[in-house]
Amino acid sequence: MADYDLVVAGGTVVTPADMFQADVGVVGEKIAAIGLGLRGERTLDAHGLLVMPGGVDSHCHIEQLQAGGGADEESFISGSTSALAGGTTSVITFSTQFKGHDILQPLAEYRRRAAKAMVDYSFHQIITDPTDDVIFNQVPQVVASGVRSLKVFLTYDPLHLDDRQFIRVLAAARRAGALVTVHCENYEAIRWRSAALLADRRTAPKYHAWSRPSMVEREAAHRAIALAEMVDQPIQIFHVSCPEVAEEIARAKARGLKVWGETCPQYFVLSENDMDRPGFEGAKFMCSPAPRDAAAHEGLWRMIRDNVLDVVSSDHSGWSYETPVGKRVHGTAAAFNEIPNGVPGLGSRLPILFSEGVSKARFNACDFVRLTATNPARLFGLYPRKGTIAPGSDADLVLWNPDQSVKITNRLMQHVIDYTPYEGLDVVGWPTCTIRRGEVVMQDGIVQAEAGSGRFLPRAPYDQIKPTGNLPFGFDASAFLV
Ligand code: DUC
Ligand code: ZN
Ligand code: ZN
Repeated sequence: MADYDLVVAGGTVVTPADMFQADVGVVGEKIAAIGLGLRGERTLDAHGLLVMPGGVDSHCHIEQLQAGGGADEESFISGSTSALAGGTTSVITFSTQFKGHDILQPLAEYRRRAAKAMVDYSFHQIITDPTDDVIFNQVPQVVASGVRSLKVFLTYDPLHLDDRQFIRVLAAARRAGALVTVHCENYEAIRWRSAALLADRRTAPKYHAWSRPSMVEREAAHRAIALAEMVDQPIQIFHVSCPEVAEEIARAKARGLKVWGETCPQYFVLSENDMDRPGFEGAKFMCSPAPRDAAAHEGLWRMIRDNVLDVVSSDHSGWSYETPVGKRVHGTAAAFNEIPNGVPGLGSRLPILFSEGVSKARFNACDFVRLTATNPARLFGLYPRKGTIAPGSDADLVLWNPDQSVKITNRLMQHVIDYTPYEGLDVVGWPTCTIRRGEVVMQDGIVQAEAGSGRFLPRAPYDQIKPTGNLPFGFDASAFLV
């Protein structure tokens, strides 16, 4: 008689703390046991493979609605396919507010669209227009519905918030018990530099990097941290591109603040030189903040090793290269500030980080799990349901061949976007099987999952994001609805 529905047998189980030989027994959708000699109705042979928690990608843009109508090319079905092919089983994507609109109706629309997903999912609610009604009435409702993180932009027309608006969002999050995630770049500095570049007819994609050098990001991160400290509200700084920004986070952590840092594979393997490729090709590598240089890559690895950066997400934001709706929506002669920002990365996040991190001995497989699954789950209130291998956790697993050499191609990514910025990159280590809540949903690159089999993940209050209680003069200004 079998004790388990499924046993993953003979692999090396990797948790954020340990690596050991064991079988994993699954009953229904949950991990039921970790041990030796487990017997299942079905057995998957994992000898020679790592058995890791399914990836949690806490920052990706899927089917995001556009201000002018329509949505991102990457749908919840194609995005799920790419995620599962790459070993990711849960995502946190975005619900956008457009200025002049509320946040309840768009969230309902995203919930409707995401019902087709094959990965489990949650949302960050973007706030672009913090009116009294949004701040005092709607944010509490959104958070109570389980969407326990807000995202703000300190740059980008028409998304950016000024300091007063940002402070109001921080205070609303403190009252409601939500985390605030922040896109840190200085709006006016970028506008000023962009105007000068355009006046000098420097319009090619490479000038995207020139328009937003690292101090533009560092200044905004410093300001975001100071304002979050004033409100006593935990924040996560998204897509840290360089060590100068991570240093701001290190100083905040050293002062005991709840400030966390996220980075993405593009900031380790792409550089400003990629945006200088011939013709319009550089557009493929444009994202914000901009990829930097080799010294920044090395600095970021150091910040990962020193636990200053906590999360590696994809910031998947796909714009096809050849189609008229993607990167060339304004033509191939468009100036850098008219080209949509973002690079696809849902399917490549784990293979690139494993290869560059574990295979190149920058850190070990436990660190890899911590950065790509455990920390995102912990910091966004999904742990221990997601992000680890333990009895009672969801049976989200990825079986990983640490020795398999693969050359990345767009076909392998299985997303709808017609290119990957990592075309031709050699990686060592590749996912061979993905299991989502006990169901094998990818085997040897073939994704088989029913549309709509992903689940919404409501996020209850959790300890990590409780304020510290340290307030300037002991005065809690956020208690007042101003
Ligand atoms: N930057 C973002 O902030 N979001 C999506 C794409 C990008 O490059
Ligand atoms: Zn951003
Ligand atoms: Zn983003």
